[in-house]
Amino acid sequence: MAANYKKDMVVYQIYPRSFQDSNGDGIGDIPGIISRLDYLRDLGVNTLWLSPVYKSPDADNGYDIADYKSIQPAFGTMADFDELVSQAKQRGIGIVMDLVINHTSDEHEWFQKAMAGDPKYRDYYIIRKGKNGKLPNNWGNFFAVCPWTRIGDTDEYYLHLFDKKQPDLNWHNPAVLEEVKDIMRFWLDKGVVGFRCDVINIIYKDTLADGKKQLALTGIEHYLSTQGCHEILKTLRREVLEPYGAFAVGETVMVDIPKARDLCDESRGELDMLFSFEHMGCDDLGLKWFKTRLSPKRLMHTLDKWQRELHWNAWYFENHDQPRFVSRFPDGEKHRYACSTMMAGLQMTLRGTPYMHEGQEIGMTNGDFRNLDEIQDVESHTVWEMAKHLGIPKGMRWKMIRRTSRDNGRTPMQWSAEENAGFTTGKPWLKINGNYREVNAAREMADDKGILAFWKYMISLRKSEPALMDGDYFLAYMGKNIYAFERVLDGKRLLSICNMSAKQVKLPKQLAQWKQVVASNYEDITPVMRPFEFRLMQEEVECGD
Ligand code: TEU
Ligand code: CA
Repeated sequence: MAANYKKDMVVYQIYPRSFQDSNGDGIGDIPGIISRLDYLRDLGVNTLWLSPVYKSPDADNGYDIADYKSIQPAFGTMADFDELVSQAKQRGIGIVMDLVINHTSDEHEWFQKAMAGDPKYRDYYIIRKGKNGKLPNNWGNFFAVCPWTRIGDTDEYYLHLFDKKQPDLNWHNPAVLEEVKDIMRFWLDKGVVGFRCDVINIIYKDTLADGKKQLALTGIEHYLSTQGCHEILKTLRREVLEPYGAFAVGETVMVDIPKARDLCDESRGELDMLFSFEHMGCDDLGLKWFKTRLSPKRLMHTLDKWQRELHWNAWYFENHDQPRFVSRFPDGEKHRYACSTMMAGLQMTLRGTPYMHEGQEIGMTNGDFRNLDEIQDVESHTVWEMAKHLGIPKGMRWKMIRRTSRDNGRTPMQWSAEENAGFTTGKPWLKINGNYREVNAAREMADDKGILAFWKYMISLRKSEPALMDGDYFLAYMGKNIYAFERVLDGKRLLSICNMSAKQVKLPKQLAQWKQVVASNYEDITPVMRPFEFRLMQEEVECGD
């Protein structure tokens, strides 16, 4: 089975609530996205991944779907969606849908029927009796809450690995698979080019037996990348994706390289590529909520390992679940231009498909929230409660949430210096970062030496240079702060050098013989790599005989 993606794909993630509001209700919407398609075309991206736009009570901002075949009214209508697909297509842009099939909303008709006692739909979910007055098992939960919720005053519980409004589907039931095939075909018939598959490697639970006790996610060994999951992916690929030539990127939590290979080796016909998480943990202390200083060394080691050992990956540094990278690097915000553009350079020169998140191209930073009331993210609130329970003092709790909250990557897109950053004329659903007067797209568009201009240049290089799209990867140098690698194809050699710190570092000797500059985020080339300097070099081509 061949790959269903093109090597020149550059993906841009839209978080619809936060992208562009068109009617002043403070919530981004599909007509808003349509109005920005020219901006996206000019940026150079050719694929848009939309975070969920389906009907949802928004317990988890759309990742709790109440109807897979209709559009969230706040986002617009199905006609708006069709218009988006067609307008995007006219600009050479394909639409990717978010497929959330580990769970539905508790307000989905299936769950409602299950709760009303309909045996057919009860079997769509994972419902068990408690054990001697206790929970059915000892599992943990991704949002640090109890994964079992009791059904009324019965002795039965339903399983949810996320919020209690996100009941997990029972993938042992073939009817669930049939429903999902049908849903996927519905969207493929509308012309979408593929799916981003939410937490896809945890959908199939082997057993509901107790798990080995661990700090978080006890029980995960019973559902992480199970054989049942591989079978489902193969079926969906063969029966649904393949006939449409559609592609699938998996969001796969806790994958290591062997697991990643099993999920996306071309010969196996499952996923085309996946989002791994290891590189996102370069400032973690065991758990993602407990952070330490980001270590460039840890970051580059992880990148290098994945570049060498996996043939193709989905490369991202930000998304709607992650803080902004400029805010993660020590002193990154202080060097916002250099840091954002270095990340553009890095992302567009790594081997694999780049996925950028809205706002990255203008160097947006973490939200400037002042207290928990300004945070909407369900996970931030549950983790706050968990931390309180552990006796962590309030000040520390707030520091922790401020740094890790998923809302950091969800603040409304900063379009201009006008009121509400040009995002809305109403009251924004989430606090707009106060730095919008300096950090905004209008300002960037007027600056041919700005962050946006650099992203555009790197994206265009990425799409036109075969060595960047298809070349082999070789590590050239790894220091404390400098990461350099080559991309090589048919004798063409490119060298990407990143200073991943705010420090001045002497250019290592072995990199000094590369003289020809293809891209750089500083005006000149010196023997010193300045804070967050990025250089893309080309080997001097010998001319003549
Ligand atoms: O995220 C899954 C996931 O494991 C994490 O990245 C998640 O953000 C959480 O922090 C775990 O602690 C996906 C979606 O991207 C996320 O927005 C959803 O909330 C989640 O699945 C449930 O659908
Ligand atoms: Ca709106």
